[in-house]
Amino acid sequence: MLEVSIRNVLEHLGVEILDLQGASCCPAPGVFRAFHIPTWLVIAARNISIAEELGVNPITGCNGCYGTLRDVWYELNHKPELKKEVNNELAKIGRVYKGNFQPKHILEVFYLDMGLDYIRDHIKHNFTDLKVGVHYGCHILKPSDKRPWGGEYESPTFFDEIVELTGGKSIDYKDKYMCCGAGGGLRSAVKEVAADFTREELTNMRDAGVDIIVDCCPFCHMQLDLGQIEVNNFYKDMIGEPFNIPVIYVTQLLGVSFGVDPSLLGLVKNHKLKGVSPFISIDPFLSIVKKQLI
Ligand code: 9S8
Ligand code: COM
Repeated sequence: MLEVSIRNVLEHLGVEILDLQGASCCPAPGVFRAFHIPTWLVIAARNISIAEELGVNPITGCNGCYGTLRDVWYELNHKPELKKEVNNELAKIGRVYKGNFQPKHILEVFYLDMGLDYIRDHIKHNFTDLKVGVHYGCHILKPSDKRPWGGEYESPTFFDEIVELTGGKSIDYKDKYMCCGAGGGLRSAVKEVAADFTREELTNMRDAGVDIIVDCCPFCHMQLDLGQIEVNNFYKDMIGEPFNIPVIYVTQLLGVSFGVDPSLLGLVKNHKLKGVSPFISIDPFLSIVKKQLI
């Protein structure tokens, strides 16, 4: 659902997408890096080298992939010895890592490469009344010295600015930059604790009166979407009303504002697939789109 929206929105913005044939898991920073750094470095360098071979920057729509690819790129460019060791490993499979192509998150492409004016030129329809809870997630922001955003690290606004191009209003809520709860292996290890983070964030967003949540990471997306069902279950005595806030990925929001057909953005109503997003109905969002945009 998210990938099709990324592909169609990037193409709408004039980007030619080349697939990285044979790419593997990034590998996940909160998992691989925590267990074995050399393995993490070599696998990530291999992935980046596939993009290098094509002569392009590796671009991702996932904070976790971004965290790994950018941090490894940064490490290897700052530590020539380490880069040599990694290349010794890659040589065994006939690959070489150079480090000339910086990995980027799609928000970085939007905000820093294309710029807000370029994106604004593609906006066809504006929301007139949409309150958005913007969720950044961790790896897009931290570690801040290895991120490209500059300026105010503790309360950045680049994502809010992108969201507000659509006419939606980014609503301030308590602890907006907190973890969704899923990352760092927490969701896999102790689902109840992960859901407790999510409960806190959802409560803060609901108190602030958001209509929808917008995120920029598939893992956050799953945790905030499927996680609502888990929170409604695990913490029903604490939360009052069950949560049912639609969770929308950034390119799904931009796409409808560009006038792209929702079905080309993975905004599918009532699909019959099991275990596939959206877990929380997106009908309220689709009604807003119909009422305000079309
Ligand atoms: S927050 Fe904390 S580690 Fe992360 S980026 Fe996406 S999943 Fe949610
Ligand atoms: C989160 C990735 S997007 S990880 O769980 O921290 O590795």
